[in-house]
Amino acid sequence: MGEGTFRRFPDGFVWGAATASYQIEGAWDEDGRGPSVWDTFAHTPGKICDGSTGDVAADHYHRYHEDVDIMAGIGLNAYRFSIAWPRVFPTGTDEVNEAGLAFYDRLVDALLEKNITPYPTLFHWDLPQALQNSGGWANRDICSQFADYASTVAERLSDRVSHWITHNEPAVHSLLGHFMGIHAPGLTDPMATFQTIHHLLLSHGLAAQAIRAAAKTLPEVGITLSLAPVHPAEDRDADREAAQRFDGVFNRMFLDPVFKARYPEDIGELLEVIMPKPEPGDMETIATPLGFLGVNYYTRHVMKHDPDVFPLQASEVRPEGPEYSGMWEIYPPGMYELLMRLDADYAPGKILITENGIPVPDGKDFDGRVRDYRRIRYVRDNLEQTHRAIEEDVPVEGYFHWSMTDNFEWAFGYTMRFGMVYVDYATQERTVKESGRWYAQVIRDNGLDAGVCGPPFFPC
Ligand code: IFM
Repeated sequence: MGEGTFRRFPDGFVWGAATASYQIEGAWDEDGRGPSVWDTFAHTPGKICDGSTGDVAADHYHRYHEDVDIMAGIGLNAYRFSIAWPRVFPTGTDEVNEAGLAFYDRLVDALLEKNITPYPTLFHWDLPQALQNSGGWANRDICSQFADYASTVAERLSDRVSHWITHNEPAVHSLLGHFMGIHAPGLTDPMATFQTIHHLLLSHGLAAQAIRAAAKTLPEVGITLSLAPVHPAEDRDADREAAQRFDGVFNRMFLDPVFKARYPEDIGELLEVIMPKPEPGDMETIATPLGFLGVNYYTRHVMKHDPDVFPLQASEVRPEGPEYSGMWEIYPPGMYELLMRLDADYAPGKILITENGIPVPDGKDFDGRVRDYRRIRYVRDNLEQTHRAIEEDVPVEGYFHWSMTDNFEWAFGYTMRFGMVYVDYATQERTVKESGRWYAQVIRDNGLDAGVCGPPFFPC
């Protein structure tokens, strides 16, 4: 290890990887699972860029044992996965599907057998289609239905599970799925978008209370938000204000309610007509105390003033110069900036990085190895920035790499590979990538050498 470049993480640091049900499980119509909005969306021609679906995905439903063995081989001490609501309640409410619940029972047992702590997320976008048919997240009834589902799962698993995440990235689900129409359920309805935001947040608070009421051991409940620094394209007022507005809708619209029991005032003034109209008590429920904040960080956003874009008058630009992945600018300093800001503005007592990763067009080399050094560099740089924040007393207690295995990347289908484990979709054979081997070493050392990410000939 290079002298003076080793970054040691605090004792007990959580080293994990994350996945989501629709992206890896497959078995879309097995053992009584009901259809979800993502089944409907992906089966609609033209919605997914390679025409694929999550019908089979990484076949994790059948291969979870093998996947848990791979996790153990890497040395993960935690695994974040999501529970498919339509496996547990095929129509969203009423009858529990025992076979669906039993799958998560078996998964949790398999993880614990290998000393891997389970971190289930209750909603990672695969809403039962039957609930969408009655208005989905735009219908307030869904809040209590989600709390009932949370309670059912907690009753079943809480003797072995104590860390819970209610929602994954409500910003992405509401904005991409209900305003831009590029994710399920494919709506382009501003009113429904803001009702969805409010109901996702309210259901988070209700679910947190329901889990605490049902749990057999003291639960730690959090929410995972997709968060990012937002920068002006140029050093001028118009762009700074555009960045402020985007920050309001993407970051503060979720952080302010959860930590301050209110929606951001500037966004309230700007979007008065479509803003949520909370009922008495809603905001207090949303701000129910959290065990931790889950942070998903991938990139920053650079915004310029754009009068043609309704209603924010802001559009995203791609500055020339920085490096880009298949999807986003690679900007590790944003991790540090974001963590410092969260600590200063919201003071969450505990933060877990619940996702961070990069798509790389990986393939197997002649010797069967997958040399994804670009991923190693990305993770190394982000961990270094995380470490900087920890040194300044930001309470980051864990890191989950996105993703454990390659998987179905929503509207990009299988064209993006985020895993530390390569999946050959024709055979479902798994291969641990170089990043997985490197991460195993990071976990063993509880830290990393900031100067190293691959063999000497590889520029990193
Ligand atoms: O694959 C997604 C995940 O489902 C949510 N966070 C971002 C990832 C990469 O786009």
